Amino acid sequence: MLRFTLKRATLTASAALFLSAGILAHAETLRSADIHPDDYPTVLAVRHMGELVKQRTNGRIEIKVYSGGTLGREVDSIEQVKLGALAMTRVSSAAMHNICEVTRVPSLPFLFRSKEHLHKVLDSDIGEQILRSCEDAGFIGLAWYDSGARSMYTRDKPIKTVEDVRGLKIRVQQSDLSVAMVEALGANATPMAMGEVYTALKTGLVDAAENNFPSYESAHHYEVAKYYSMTEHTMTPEILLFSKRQWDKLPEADRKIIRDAARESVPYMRKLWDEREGKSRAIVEKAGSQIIQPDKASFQAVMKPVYERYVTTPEMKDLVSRIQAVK
Ligand code: GTR
Repeated sequence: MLRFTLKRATLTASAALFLSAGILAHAETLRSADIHPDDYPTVLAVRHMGELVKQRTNGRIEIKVYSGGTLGREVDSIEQVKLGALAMTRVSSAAMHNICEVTRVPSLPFLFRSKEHLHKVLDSDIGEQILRSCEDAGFIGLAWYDSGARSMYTRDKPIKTVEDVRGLKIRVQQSDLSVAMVEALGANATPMAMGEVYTALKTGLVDAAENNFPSYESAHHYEVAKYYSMTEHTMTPEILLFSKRQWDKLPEADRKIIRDAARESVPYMRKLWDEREGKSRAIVEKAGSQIIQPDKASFQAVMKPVYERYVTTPEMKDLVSRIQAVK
């Protein structure tokens, strides 16, 4: 069922003008989903984008962000966007790995040397190519957002080297690549939605999980897994997706406004992200989390099979070598 909210405006002279200019004549609210809470950088960035869109369409198009997972898990919102029942969703690009395989590339372990390297790549034609790769599957990739680096955290004992990971049950994102990374470390992967991780850690269903500081903090995982080991094994970015079904119905002028506003929300998001990483780290440290600097080289050393198994097509191979060549 289409749950696309249309508020028909009265047919005034200005609406008639819009019609003749080939743009939408009615007011419209685009719904966007996010599993993160209201104050999280991804949510604030899409709200900011919405303000730009509203200004530039003189209030004709608004974006309403449904935060905190009120529209379901990431897999659910992706499905809704594909069907055209939901206009937008902000998800981790890991949630797209099994849908459009090229999105696996920026999640490959230890691919990026630094945040600057990641930004250069995502802001280049390489980033564009990966964003566009989901179009055939029904998704318009509007923008990449930051998500820092993901590190492992445990309930019972700190991880110092790859040896400490062997045999642990580790929650991973719902992606074959994420499973493979954990298996390469000699651990057992348990894929599950983010909303289930707190309880899984608390009850001991899993021994460990992995995420960036803001998610570790905002989802309260630090309360149940206090050893945060800076493995920084992947820098999976966030992706902002628009429903191709809804996109195809939009006039070109409105598409441009939406695309430009999404791009312009990126520097805003990056600033919020940097601030939030620091704040979240301070919160978890104050609450008693131990931050461990592990032997990262021991993790990197076992990741070769992941590249062999998941960088399968000539396009993906080419992307990896172009990314590695970016200075
Ligand atoms: C977070 C990401 C979420 C979600 C989560 C997870 O870093 O922002 O979209 O994918 O990780 O681990 O499931």
